[in-house]
Amino acid sequence: MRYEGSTADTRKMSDTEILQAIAESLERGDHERVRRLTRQAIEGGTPVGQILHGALIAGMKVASDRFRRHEIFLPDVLLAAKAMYAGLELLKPLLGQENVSSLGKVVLGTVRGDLHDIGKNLVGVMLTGAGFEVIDLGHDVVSERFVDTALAENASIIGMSALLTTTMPRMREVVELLKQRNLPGRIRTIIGGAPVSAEFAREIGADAYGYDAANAVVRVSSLLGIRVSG
Ligand code: B1M
Repeated sequence: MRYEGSTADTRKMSDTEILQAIAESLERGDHERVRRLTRQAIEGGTPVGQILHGALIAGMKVASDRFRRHEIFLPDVLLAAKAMYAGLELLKPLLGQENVSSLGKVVLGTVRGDLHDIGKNLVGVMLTGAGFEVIDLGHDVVSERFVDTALAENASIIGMSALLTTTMPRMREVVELLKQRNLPGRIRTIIGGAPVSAEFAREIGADAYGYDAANAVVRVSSLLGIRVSG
């Protein structure tokens, strides 16, 4: 069942219908409807995790997959991202509330020279939602800053994202910096992003590779010896 217009919003929708309507609006880049429906879902008591996974991440994944298949174009992806942020803004404070104590500190960022931050932001949101404290350095992060911040904040994990093959080498740079400062073991690394692979992680000596945001949570948890399902 598809929801094409706002008239559908005025009647009572089930949890499943509202999640589907958010995902479809996100795919279309309708940020206002995503914001409105996300608010409606929160007020209706739909669990925040379900809205995040079942609507926002699901919708963004469809948009990314369609872009990969050349069915939509870059402006469409950017509109979808804008719509995702409209929903995320409403969820972020609630995700923080659900987990009071931190499971561990993660310094997160997109590596130097790389401005892609949609996936990195999703990773940050999901780690926060899972109970980790995330220090988000943003994008275009100089390698030394990852290490200096992790030391200053006493973080146990550095998470790096790269979307360009030309910026992947910056990840190796950070791993090497940790080695030079005798920090492997004390500060662990996880890497991810579309061109990155488990093989590349092994090659550069990173401790983990996350293939998506949910997997990043599983991998970070396992690096810290925390049991999670998924
Ligand atoms: Co750019 N771009 N882009 N772009 N862009 C790609 C990556 C590209 C594949 C498009 C293409 O040509 N088909 C291509 C890279 C080619 C390559 O290197 N082989 C590319 C290019 C070339 C460029 C420019 C050079 C274009 C130009 O100017 N000529 C330029 C570079 C700018 C720069 O960074 N210096 C550029 C610019 C941009 C925009 C600014 C316009 C915009 C970014 C906006 C933003 O992020 N704020 C943009 C976008 C949107 C894309 C595409 C279309 C979408 C990326 C995205 O957000 N996907 C992308 C094509 C594509 O991937 N299909 C493309 C959705 C996101 C949810 O997925 O980021 O993969 P992703 O994250 C996933 C997983 O990878 C994983 O979890 C996430 C959620 O599941 N993950 C991690 C990510 N980080 C992780 C970290 C972890 C664990 C998991 O642990 C820490």
